[in-house]
Amino acid sequence: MSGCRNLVFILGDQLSEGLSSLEGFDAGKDRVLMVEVMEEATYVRHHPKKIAFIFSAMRHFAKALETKGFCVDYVELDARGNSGSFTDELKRAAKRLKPEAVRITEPGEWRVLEMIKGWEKALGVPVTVLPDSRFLCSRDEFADWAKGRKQLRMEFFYREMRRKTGLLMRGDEPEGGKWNYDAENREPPSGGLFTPKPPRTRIDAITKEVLELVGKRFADHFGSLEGFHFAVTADQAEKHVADFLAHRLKDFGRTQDQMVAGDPYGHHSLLSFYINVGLIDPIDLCRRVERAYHEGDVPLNSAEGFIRQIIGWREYVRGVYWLFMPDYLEMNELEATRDLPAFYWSGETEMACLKHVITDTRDNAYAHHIQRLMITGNFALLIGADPKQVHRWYLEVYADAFEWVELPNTLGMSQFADGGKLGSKPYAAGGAYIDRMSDYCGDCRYDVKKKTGEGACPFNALYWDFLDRNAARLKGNQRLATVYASWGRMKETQKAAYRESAAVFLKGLDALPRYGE
Ligand code: FAD
Ligand code: DLZ
Ligand code: SF4
Repeated sequence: MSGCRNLVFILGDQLSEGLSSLEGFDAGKDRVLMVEVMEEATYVRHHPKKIAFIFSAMRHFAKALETKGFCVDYVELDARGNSGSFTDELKRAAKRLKPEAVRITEPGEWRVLEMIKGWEKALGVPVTVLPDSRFLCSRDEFADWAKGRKQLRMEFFYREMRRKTGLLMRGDEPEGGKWNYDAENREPPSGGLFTPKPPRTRIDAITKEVLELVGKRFADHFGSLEGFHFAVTADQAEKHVADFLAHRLKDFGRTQDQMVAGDPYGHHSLLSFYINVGLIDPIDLCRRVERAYHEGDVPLNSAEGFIRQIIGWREYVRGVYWLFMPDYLEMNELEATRDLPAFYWSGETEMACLKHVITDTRDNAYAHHIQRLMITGNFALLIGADPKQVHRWYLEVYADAFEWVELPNTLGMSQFADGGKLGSKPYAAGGAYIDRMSDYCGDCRYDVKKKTGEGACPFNALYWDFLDRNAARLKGNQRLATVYASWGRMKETQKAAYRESAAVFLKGLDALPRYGE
């Protein structure tokens, strides 16, 4: 029996009908393969909501393709004979379908690209890996941009992307005369802020089945399945886009850095899940944001701030990932080795800020950027946590986490383990910053105003101790000149009190259980 012409292998974060591997698809000759496999669900212990989101979105995508006439071989996790890995499922499919060739769009993760390199030999048929055209900047283009630069900086890359797309440009000049309106985007919370609630997608029969499966098979992973509300189709994701544009974009910029207890979403878009798996086209989204600005519906600081996150940060971190992998994963500039405390997986800590962010994460598989950077990330940085452990935690717990985007954000931006390849300074802060940008300190057992000793906010002493401990590496950093100057002016007795308080706190921390203990 003769087989199919091309077998197009589509991964769980490639759910876009315009995918490069689907170009030229002939329903009479070609087939699509999609597989749910234990290897992907467990290489880190993903949050159950993340697994349910991906499986349900994959099943809906396969169905949508079939409705359009594509022939799809879909292997569910519980299907008889499911071998559990991409490579073995592809081998099984090749036996069934006898393809002349395999086509796949380049994966988001280096780990998977390494797997793919072995497929031609394992299958004995040509395997074509196509560029992922859903990104604005290809891997080669980024490498060209980076070549010869002493330092990579997002801001300069972002300006190139503005010029390339023409987004918020007036000829060669940026709209409003400035490239970046971040200075207007740091308003602290003022209390009683009204945030419109984001939409919730109703659970259909497919999602219900997936939730039962995930509840059964991944009950021991950190995170709650309760209250699942993610969109799982492109049409549903479009409703989330429309809702964001109509109700939250206007105040997105102004409120972007605020953290409010009981309000995990603020005016954030909650679109990263859908963009990252391919249900939303990021550039089309930016064009709609630009239009909302030109129509006078939203201010420039919100429109520019949002567009910068997508064509700036999102594209930039992907470029950094592919430029430096696999070495990037091993970087540990600050030689940090402490285990992450078990409360990262339970939320059981008396530090109210950490408790709020970790319980939000457990419940929603989501926390917004400042929560990730300035609470859980900042604490891990200050205690000197092993960056690989921190990376695994972020990759596990957020539904939008795929290594290409998560790793540079965690290891680079948040932990400074790359020594400044991605960003210019570590994001370290004491209690005063958290108190200014959140309402967490009000119900904390620690006193944010107290610097050292019993009852003092641990972030205060940890902050100075971090700077002191890492002075040899960080003191020469221009962006830290002011804080090191303050440290230099401080009385020795005060410095000793900070060191002592930090040492006592870290000793207590080390006595707490580690994950799995
Ligand atoms: P919004 O605040 O509404 O921002 C709009 C969009 O901009 C996001 O949907 C996202 O696509 C993009 N974006 C914003 N900031 C970044 C950024 N720094 N890098 C890349 N894209 C960005 N983002 C992920 O998509 N996946 C991750 O695994 C991830 N891990 C992170 C880990 C750490 C330690 C930190 C500090 C940040 C991480 N981010 C990650 C970036 C950012 O926190 C999330 O993109 C954002 O919180 C998603 O929520 P949102 O859709 O409501 O974003
Ligand atoms: C994250 C994830 C999970 C949990 N499960 C699957 C799966 O069963 N099948 C699949 O095709 N993709 C899954 N994914 C997404 C992949 O891990 C992702 O496509 C690769 O890491 C490349 O980015
Ligand atoms: Fe966090 Fe310190 Fe504020 Fe408590 S007092 S919430 S530990 S910053």
